[in-house]
Amino acid sequence: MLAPTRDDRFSFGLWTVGWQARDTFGDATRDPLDPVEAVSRLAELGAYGVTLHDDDLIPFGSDDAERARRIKRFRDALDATGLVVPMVTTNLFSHPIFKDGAFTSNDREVRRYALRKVMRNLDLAAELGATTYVFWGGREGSDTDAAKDVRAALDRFREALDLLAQFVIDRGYDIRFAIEPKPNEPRGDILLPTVGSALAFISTLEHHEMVGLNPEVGHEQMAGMNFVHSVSQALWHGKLFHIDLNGQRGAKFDQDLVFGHGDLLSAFHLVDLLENGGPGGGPSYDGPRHFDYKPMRTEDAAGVWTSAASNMQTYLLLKERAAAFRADPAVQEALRASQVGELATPTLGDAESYLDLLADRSAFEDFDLKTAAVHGFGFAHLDQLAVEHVLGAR
Ligand code: GLT
Ligand code: MN
Ligand code: MN
Repeated sequence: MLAPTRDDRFSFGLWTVGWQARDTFGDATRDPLDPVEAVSRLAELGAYGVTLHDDDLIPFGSDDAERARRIKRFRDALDATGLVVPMVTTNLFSHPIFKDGAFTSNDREVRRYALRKVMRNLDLAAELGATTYVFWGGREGSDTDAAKDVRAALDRFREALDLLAQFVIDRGYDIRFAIEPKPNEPRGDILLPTVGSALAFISTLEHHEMVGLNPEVGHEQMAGMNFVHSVSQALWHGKLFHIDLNGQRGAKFDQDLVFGHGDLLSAFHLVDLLENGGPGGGPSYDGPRHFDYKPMRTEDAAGVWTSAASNMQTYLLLKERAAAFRADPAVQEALRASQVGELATPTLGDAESYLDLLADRSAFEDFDLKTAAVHGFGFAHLDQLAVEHVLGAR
């Protein structure tokens, strides 16, 4: 067993280990978990951070005294364990008022209430030392195209994020925003369904430099996307502010499995990307490795902590496998044979222009089409080497 340490920067949402396993078809199978117990158990297991929605810590509707009492207990637990709160978010989806969304509800009063709820919680996030604030728009969407003006909804979404960014700037908080895309569930269709759509939206924001992404493994995979590609593009834009790690088996309901317990090869390549920069090498991601999973409904309290530990264990095993993959001379030779590194070389030379390219007969008129057409890249061999490393066979 590999023992996780604080340096691994593993974090968990209070709502993950605290999930009581109530689903669409069945009641809770587990008792509520005291956030203070969550903090001490996560610290014991080797996590460095815990994250939360406002309502995970302070039940909706609590009065000020109750709110202060719960925050104090939580703060004391953090101080006692040394656990940090790297990220905070808002519950804008559970209460019935949010049934048609929060920032994009057709009901203007609900939108104003949602903004107040977020501003209040941003103050708490700053107090707890969080530097990332996540926006998952679970209810921002529709179940019928007849009932939502999507262009107006995007205007309202932008209005909300512009206002909240200004609030953070004016208060001098060291907080950045991270949008979490998801294609559907609980709404039939959710706004900003994928990393790509969120990236395009961010570019329209007034304070776009302080807004990035919190991509989740399962959410991209629900949309049939390649998560490694999505994260690579987020990195390429400088927008990987946070990440939700979990597992998903194909396009179905959001499973929130333990990390690696879905598409294991994709998880391997993801860890290789985060830790080693993937095939390109170089610096990649140094933020929290945040697990957003749900312990299976079949598990009792012991199963909850077993599954929490499994997330970290699987990540560390894949990190070890990815390091072995990169260090293997056979892999390095295969990478060379596959010309993987050659892609980093610009297509034109330093001082070369398109006029020079037009004048270069070897690039076109004399190009040996036949040789290039029959030449194999050897990707099958490289792929098998990756599989053998994942299986621990090399
Ligand atoms: C909710 C959702 C997650 C989000 C959380 C943040 S809440 O559990 O399924 O993917 O990350 O709001
Ligand atoms: Mn999910
Ligand atoms: Mn998530």
